[in-house]
Amino acid sequence: MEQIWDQTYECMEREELEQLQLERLQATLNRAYKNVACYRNKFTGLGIVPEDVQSLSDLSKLPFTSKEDLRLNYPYGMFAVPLREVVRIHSSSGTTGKPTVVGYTKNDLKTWSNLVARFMTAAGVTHDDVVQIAFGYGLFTGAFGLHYGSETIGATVIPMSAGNTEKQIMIMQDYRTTTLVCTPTYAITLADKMEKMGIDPKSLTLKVGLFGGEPWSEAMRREIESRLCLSATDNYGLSEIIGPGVAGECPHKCGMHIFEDAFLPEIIDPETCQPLPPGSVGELVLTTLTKEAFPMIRYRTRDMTSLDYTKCTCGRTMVRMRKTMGRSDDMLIIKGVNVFPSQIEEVLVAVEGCEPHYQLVVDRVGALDVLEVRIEVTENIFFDEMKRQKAFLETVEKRIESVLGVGVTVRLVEPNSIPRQEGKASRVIDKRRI
Ligand code: DLL
Repeated sequence: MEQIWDQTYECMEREELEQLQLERLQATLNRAYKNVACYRNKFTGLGIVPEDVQSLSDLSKLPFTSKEDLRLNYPYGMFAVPLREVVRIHSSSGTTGKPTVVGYTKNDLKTWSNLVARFMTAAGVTHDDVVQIAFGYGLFTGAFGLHYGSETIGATVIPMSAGNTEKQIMIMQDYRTTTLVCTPTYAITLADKMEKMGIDPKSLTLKVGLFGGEPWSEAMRREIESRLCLSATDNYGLSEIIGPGVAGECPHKCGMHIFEDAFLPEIIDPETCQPLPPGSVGELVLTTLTKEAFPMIRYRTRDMTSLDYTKCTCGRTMVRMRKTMGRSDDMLIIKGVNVFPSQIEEVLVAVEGCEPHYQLVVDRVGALDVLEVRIEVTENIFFDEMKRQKAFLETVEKRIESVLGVGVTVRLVEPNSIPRQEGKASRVIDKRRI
């Protein structure tokens, strides 16, 4: 029999689940309406009050919430409790402008730890495991989320944080780590390093990998599994909703179970914003059902996926989301950092002589993401002298780097060589095999 952390909720019959969701939704709407001006104003604008929601299908009457709303209400405007009740702050991994600030009450932390314990258990982690956390500890929700989840299970936590790859491997050997927690990209970096150090992964005690925070493919899963000799599982989440703990895979690896007693998922058409029927591919929209400090109503995740309501052999009744298939906006995740092409554009247009014709080429060299920014040569930025050209490119690189927080290479290309498009520009070429 497979381990299930919370039989009552994870295996609830749909009818009972929907009743619970409706009750929790109504409570959330009331709290948000009463305590968060942004929600109250949006509801008023549409001429609705929380009491208008009498069934789950009424959800579609409610306004959406977007990252822009969070920015406009920076830092604490979306909090539904006074700051004195908030015991933890986190923030999204975007590094520029106003980041997204999220808060947790004591109860929220308990809820979060339990949700993480659920997907860790589903992946096969037990209290006998030694969990090495190689996410960066800090404002990013990854490390703390998995840390508290592991402790809730009763596993032994090694809070390694990110980086220092050789030391990660040494600790893995000496402390007999059984469970690895990091981004899928970093798992490959670890495998590369081990190979260089001549360490046979079979000599380690790794059993399970919990990878998330960025998209990755089945091919990458196979590579990680064979190179690290563990079972590689996927888990999904986002700071605005709670962090990791929104969804995770069971041993059957046929989609990530969304914990529907805590989050209400919808799939919408990102263009028309209309809900799509079950099974369709569209943008995932999530409503939190239990959060106190930071309730989110119909939050547009921008992640494209589909939902599978058929029964899973693991016994969990919770719906499964497919691995994400890109985003409905143009956000890129480079080395774990959220990057928007518009941020680069802002830097470029501020550079004298630069025209807004640019292209971003993302690739993966070894396990590292690399970003090349191509700009067209114009009369103003054509320099006969190589030295001057080099200095110019370096200045632009530094400016972009200081805004994004990740390094880039800027390359000059022939005038008019970047395709002009009508309508939406597609400025990104993503060559990564994900
Ligand atoms: O990345 C939370 C997290 C940490 C999840 C650790 C899992 C493990 P943010 O920094 O707010 O939060 O970034 C959220 O990352 O909207 C997705 O686009 C992407 N993402 C997260 N997990 C996955 C995944 C954390 N398993 C954004 N597959 C989300 C694909 C993912 N994309």
